[in-house]
Amino acid sequence: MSRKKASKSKGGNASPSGGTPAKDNTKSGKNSLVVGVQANGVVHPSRPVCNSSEFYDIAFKVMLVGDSGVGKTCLLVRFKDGAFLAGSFISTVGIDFRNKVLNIDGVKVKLQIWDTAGQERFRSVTHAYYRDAHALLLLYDVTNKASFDNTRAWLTEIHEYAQKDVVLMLLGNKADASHSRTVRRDEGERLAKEFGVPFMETSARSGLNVELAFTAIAKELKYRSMKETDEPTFKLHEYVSKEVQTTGCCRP
Ligand SMILES: Nc1nc2c(ncn2[C@@H]2O[C@H](COP(=O)(O)OP(=O)(O)O)[C@@H](O)[C@H]2O)c(=O)[nH]1
Ligand SMILES: [Mg+2]
Repeated sequence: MSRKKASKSKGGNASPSGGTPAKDNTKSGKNSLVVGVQANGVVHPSRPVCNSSEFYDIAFKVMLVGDSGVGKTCLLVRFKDGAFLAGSFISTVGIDFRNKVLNIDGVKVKLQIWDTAGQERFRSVTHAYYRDAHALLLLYDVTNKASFDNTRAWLTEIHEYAQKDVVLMLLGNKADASHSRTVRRDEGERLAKEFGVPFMETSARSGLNVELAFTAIAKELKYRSMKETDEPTFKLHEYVSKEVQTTGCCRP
């Protein structure tokens, strides 16, 4: 399989091809995503030129969705940079993305992770991006019951606009905030079961299950696109239940 260049941070390919190596348009030094985003009417902050030499085999587009304030941007920053940004200065304007390359069983899987603002006024922009997302992480905030209740509306949207075979996972974020929790874990589990999607609680603050959430979808996407007859079957639900950590447990 041919190897492609991936951006280490922002930038990269506008259209990961979902299983086949993505078209390499980083060599031009220009970021075609900027053009795509502007075409959809969102004013985007300027991006650095891509000059990374990191390689990848396959690339996928992942989207973070959910109400504003549930921790989408913090989850992405935790996963990408291993840090937690407290406070409100990180609020997302329109749609933004980061790339991260994961080594999954010897295959370099690039996740191009899109971070959307949950505000109603950006919904119409989000719809366009649902369509070519390979995976969606739907977040709610365990300290905000309304954000949990709204996941039903998000799921309806997803079923309407996303690809039929999109990899979907429900995440109850801010699991560290036990003192202000208003949504129990079993409530999240029940909703996820009802919709047939894998579920875990996460914390961008402590890092709980953050790596796992992204690794699990990368494994599923890689398995789907590179299925070899001699490869053991990968079952996303089973992998998540085996690997998930619960609050108060051992690993951050
Ligand atoms: N305690 C706690 N606070 C978090 C967590 N993730 C995000 N926050 C806080 O929640 C607020 C909203 O986070 P942000 O990532 O901007 O949410 P977004 O609108 O969904 O992107 C910020 O003040 C964050 O510091 C978390 O895991 N635990
Ligand atoms: Mg945000």
